[in-house]
Amino acid sequence: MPRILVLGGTSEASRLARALAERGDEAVFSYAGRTLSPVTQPLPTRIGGFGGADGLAAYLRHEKVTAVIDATHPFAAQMSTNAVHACAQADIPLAAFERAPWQAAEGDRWQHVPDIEGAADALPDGARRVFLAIGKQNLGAFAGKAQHHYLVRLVDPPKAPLPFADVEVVIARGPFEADEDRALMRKHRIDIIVAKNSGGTGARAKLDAARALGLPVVMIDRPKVPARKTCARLGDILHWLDHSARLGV
Ligand code: 3Y8
Ligand code: NAP
Repeated sequence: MPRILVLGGTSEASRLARALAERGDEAVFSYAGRTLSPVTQPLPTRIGGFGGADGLAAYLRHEKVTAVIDATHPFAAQMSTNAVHACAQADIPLAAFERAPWQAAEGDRWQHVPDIEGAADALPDGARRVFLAIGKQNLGAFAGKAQHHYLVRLVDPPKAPLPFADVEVVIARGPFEADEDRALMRKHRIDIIVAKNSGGTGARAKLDAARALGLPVVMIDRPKVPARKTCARLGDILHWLDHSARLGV
């Protein structure tokens, strides 16, 4: 009987958890513990780090895990890197369940930047009203650009003051809707949006709203992660699980 570890925290991970629960697979769902009350999953769930790649390898051996599915967010590069190293160490099959990056389409005004710092550098010198829809962990990169007004969207109320003099916070957990994001951006008179190229559907509402409003988007490209087997469709990841993972490939 396979014992599957799902590294979660995304819509894909939740869809996979439902599929595994319906099939009766023996699986554990894992959150980092970044949010106060994560969505409940239909699988036994653990919350918190493993203690680096070595800690994850020890967990895999101790829990007799037979396959790992990394369904974390494309920007969770440290977790994904640790998973590649830990599974190699413990000789356990690993596959990533990851959605494709967004591609700009007709009417999009995107400027691609390589990373968070590049996004801060890309903001114009003149004061703007900036929608920072990138969560909480990377806001510090924008602290030096104090001439702007920031609209920041977070999952939970910030524990400490944000590094901005002129900021407004919206507390909301996605997935978001385009018409609501359009209303939000109009209400706050947003000039420019900063987004991570997360892909998927849960975070793309702001891009559809930006296109409708003719607003520019600073699009942060994904960080690099080591090569690993990757599937973008639920059917493919289940097929991998039922065939390759069983054979240990
Ligand atoms: C803790 C679990 C599900 C998963 C839902 C998806 C969609 C809604 C959209 C915006 C962008 C952002 C952020 C976002 C979205 C989904 C998905 C997604 C973006 C939860 C969740 C956890 C997290 C962690 C959180 C980060 C933050 C990023 C907010 C749960 C709700 C900006 C990414 O406060 C913090 O420290 C938040 C940290 C990592 C990025 C950051 O750097 O701050 N996600 N998000 C997971 C864990 O502990 O392991 O609370 O239920 C999950 C979801 N967030 O099951 O339906 O699939 O992407 N999450 C981004 O894409 O830019 C919001 O505002 O427009
Ligand atoms: P990260 O920077 O890649 O990981 C930092 C550390 O957090 C990891 O080394 C690991 O700690 C722990 N960790 C991360 N994901 C974990 C998981 N699913 N289960 C157990 N431990 C985990 O990760 P992150 O960007 O902070 O993302 C954290 C979580 O939020 C992930 O589940 C991710 O899917 C979700 N998320 C992130 C984003 C984003 O924009 N980054 C967006 C949506 C959802 P140890 O080294 O101690 O093992």
